[in-house]
Amino acid sequence: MYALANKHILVIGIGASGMAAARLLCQMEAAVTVVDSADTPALQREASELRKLGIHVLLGAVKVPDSAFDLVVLSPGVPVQSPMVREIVGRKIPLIGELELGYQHTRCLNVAITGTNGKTTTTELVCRLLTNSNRKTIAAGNIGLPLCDIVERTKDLDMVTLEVSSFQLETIQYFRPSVAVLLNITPDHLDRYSSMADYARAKARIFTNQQSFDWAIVQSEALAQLRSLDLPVPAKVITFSANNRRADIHLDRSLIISRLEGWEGPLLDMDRCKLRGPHNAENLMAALAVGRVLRLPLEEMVQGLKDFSPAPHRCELVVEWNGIKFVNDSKGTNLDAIQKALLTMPATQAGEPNVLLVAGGKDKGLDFHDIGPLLAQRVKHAFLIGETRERIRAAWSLFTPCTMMDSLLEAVASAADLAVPGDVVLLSPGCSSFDQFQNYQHRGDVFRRAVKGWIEKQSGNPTADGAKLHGGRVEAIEK
Ligand code: UMA
Repeated sequence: MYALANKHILVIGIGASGMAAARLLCQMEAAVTVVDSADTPALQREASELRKLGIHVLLGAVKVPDSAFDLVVLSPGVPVQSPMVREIVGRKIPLIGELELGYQHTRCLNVAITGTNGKTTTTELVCRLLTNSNRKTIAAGNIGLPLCDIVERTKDLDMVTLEVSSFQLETIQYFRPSVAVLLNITPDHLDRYSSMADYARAKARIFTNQQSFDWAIVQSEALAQLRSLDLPVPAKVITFSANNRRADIHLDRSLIISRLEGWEGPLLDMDRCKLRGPHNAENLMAALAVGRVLRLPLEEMVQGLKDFSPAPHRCELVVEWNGIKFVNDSKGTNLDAIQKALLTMPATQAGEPNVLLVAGGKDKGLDFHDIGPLLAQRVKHAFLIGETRERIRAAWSLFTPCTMMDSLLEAVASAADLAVPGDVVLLSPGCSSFDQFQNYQHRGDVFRRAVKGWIEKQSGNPTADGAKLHGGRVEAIEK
């Protein structure tokens, strides 16, 4: 743990994490400098907030300032291979990430959840279980609230529930979750990692500092991936899987079943839950396992999990209009997420492709070929947007007709024009949003507006946000 008072500390990046780290360091009486490689009006506003706290800020920085620093705190979005970080390593200045800084000053235990997909949902599920059983917790980390922002409040908590990304795990030092969850490892962020093995190594760091009395809750398939790379898991392990019946917690038709000693039998019936699909079954399994090791009563857990609805932008039914469903899965930013979304969409009775898929966005170095057979089965037409549209067309056009579009607005209109009752217009981009949008929420909001605009044009009737038109009548729709 680093003593911070009067130390010279450099923070890199003025996003949510950098701002939170700088504020915390300031409270701890460190002398703080913050740099960012960009220089935009939004950053200038953030910079003036920091300057009011006596923090030195440099925007448009291309190299490390010359001063002697005792410590560097990195934002997760800054790659450790960047020239600035290389220079810091070359100058032998200790370097940690914002998560590690927050962790070192946290005053309660933590549950940490990582994985390519399902992190946010599972973090929310665990939070709900703890809260329902009168345990005080806050969901923080990659979910959007940096850990450094809640350090002060952790003294009043039983546990902090952390969503952690591979980026954050790259720069931990002592970070040790009492309960660590690894949901899955599928291709993502291959613009940052040179191989899947490197990506898996970053994810496996969640277990690095765990002790034999801690808990690791791991999807069986992900555990096999770690074992094949000789990556150790020192804590007590509970496995779960929707596809492997030998897992400690597994799926048998709609039932989530445990074979854990002293907790054998059915735990939860998926048919009684609002969350759908095998991927959500795994999110529920992981949350149940966390509850088990924290000794939460099963009846209380079941009650909390049954009526949990997915958050916005995750296979969210925006509207159903004349038998056409419009679904916003803007949070789906990799191929595995598209696959899961397609498997969750309602099929027609005849089983012909009925999904008009809108996909594409910022390039993360993913290989788009893998889902070809599923596309042929489920996708009637793909409308491709953003930086990746040409690469996706090259990979998909054998399996489904593809049209390249200039904007999300045009893609939604073209998809909707082609849709007939029973079809689904699905935004599941399989890419991050930063080429055309501020973030995935912004992209999802633009999708909703595009849908609303298209419906208004068709019917000549203004519809409220999230409205459902049944036989010409507008009703509210459950989100
Ligand atoms: N920057 C530099 N130099 C660089 C790269 C970036 O100075 O080489 C600057 C940028 O100009 C920008 C700032 O760094 O001003 C952005 O920092 P950041 O990308 O770390 O963004 P934050 O706002 O701090 O958000 C981060 C997470 N973002 C990433 O990991 C990319 C957020 O996760 C997280 O919610 C937030 O911290 C709070 O913990 C988002 C995300 O996309 C949702 N995560 C990825 C994912 O889920 O797949 C990992």
